[in-house]
Amino acid sequence: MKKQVREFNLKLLNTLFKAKKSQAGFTLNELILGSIAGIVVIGGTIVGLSSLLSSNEVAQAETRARKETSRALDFILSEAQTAFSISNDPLNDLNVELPVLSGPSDLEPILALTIPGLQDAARPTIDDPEIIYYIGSTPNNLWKGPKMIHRWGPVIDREGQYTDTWELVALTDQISDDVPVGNVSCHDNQTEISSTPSSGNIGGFFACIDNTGRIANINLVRDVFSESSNFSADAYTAETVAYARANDVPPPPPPPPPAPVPPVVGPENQVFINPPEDTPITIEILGEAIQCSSGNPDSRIPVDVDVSIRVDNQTVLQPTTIENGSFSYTAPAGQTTEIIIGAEGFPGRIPNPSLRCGTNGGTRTPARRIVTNSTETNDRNVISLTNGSTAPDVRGWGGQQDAVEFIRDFLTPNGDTIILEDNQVITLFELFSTTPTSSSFDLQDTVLLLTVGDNSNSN
Ligand SMILES: [Ca+2]
Repeated sequence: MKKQVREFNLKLLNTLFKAKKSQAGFTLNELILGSIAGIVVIGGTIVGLSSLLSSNEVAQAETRARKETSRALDFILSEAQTAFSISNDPLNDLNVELPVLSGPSDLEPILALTIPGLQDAARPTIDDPEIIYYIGSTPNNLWKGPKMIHRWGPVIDREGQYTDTWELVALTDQISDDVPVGNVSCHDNQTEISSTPSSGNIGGFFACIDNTGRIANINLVRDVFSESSNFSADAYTAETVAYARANDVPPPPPPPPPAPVPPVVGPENQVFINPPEDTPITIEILGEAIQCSSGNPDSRIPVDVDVSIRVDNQTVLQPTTIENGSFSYTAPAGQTTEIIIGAEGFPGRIPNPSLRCGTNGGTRTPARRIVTNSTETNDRNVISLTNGSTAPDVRGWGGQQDAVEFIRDFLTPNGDTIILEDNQVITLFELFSTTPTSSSFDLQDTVLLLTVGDNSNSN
C-alpha cells in the first residue's frame, strides 16, 4: 500500500513538474516564429491601410476632376448656345484681330463665339467682338498645369448680364497637354480646332466645329492627380455638344435714325410739324439788311426776331426774342406744333440819332412788324423757300447785298435754285415796303433758316 502511494506521488510530481516546466516560457524557435508572424500581420495591416488611403485620395481627385470639368463645360456650353455662330477658323475668321492679351504667351484660340449686341468699351468701333476661349499655360502657380482654359470676353455682373468691360479670365486648370493627335476624330463636315501638336500630342481642350459654324463638339481632358501630386490617375475626359442658335431669327438691327420730319409751310408762311417723336427745331438768323438812308450803312436799322409756338392750337411759347442768332425748341411727339416768327425793325435804336428815320414824329413806318401768322401782308412780305424753290431775283436797296447773297450756301451752282434738306425752310422778310415792284422791296431785311430734327450732316 505504501509503495502504491509513493508511485502515485511520483506521477503527480512528475506531472506537476512537466506542467510547471511548460508554463516557464517559449523556446527560442517559438519566439523567432512568433516574431515573424507578428511582423507579417502588422505589415499587412499597414499596407492595407495605405492602400485604402491612397484609393480614397484617387477617388477624391477623380470626383474633383469630374466636378471641375463639368462646371467648366456647363459654363462654356451655356455661353456657346447663346451664340449666333462658332468660328471654325478662329485664327483667321474673326471680326477683329485677336486681342493682344496680357496673359500667358502661348494662348491658342479654340472657341470664338459671335453673340450679337456685345460691346467692348475699350474697342467701341468693333461690332460684335467675339468671345474667345483659349488653351494656354497657367498665368501663375496658383493654378495647376500643365494647361488651362482662359476666357476672353465681357465681364458678367451680379445679375448675370454682360457688361461692356472685357477681361481675360482663367476658367479651369489641370487641362492635359498630352492627348494623342489620333484621339481626335471629327466628322467629315467638321473642322478640328485644337492647339498646335507637340510630340504628337495636343492640349486637352479641343473642338470639332461643323462647317456652318452652328454645332460644336467640345472636348475637355483633365489630368487627375492628388493634392500632393504624388500619384496620377487616368485623365478624365468629357465631351459636350453646343448648338448655336441655328434656327433663331436674328434680332432686328437697331432702328435707323428717324428720317427728318418734313415741315409744312402754312398759308402765312408759318411752319407746322407733327413729328412721331420729340423733335428739335432750330432757327438760325442768316442775315439782316434794312436801313434808313440809301448808301449809308450807318443808318442800318436793328431788327428783333421773335418766335412763338403753338401746340395743338394752344400757345405754349409767347413771342420770345432770338438771342445770339439762333433759337431751338423741342416739338412734342404726336402733336401739331406751329412755329410763328415775328420780325420788326427799330429805327430808334440806330446809334446816331440824326440817321434815325420815321420814329420821332415821322409820318412813315419804315420798319413794320411782320408775323408769320397774319393774313395782312404775308402774301407779299414773307417768302418761304424749300428744296427746289426758285431763288429770289431781287436787288438789295441802297447798296445792300441782294437776297441771294444771304443764302449763297443753299444755291445750285448757277444760282437759280435752292438746295435744302427736306426738313429745312428758308424764310425771307421784307419789313419796309408792301409794294413788290418798289426798289426798296428787297426781301432780305431778315433771312432765317429753320431746321426740323438733327441735321448734323447737312450743308
Ligand atoms: Ca433790305
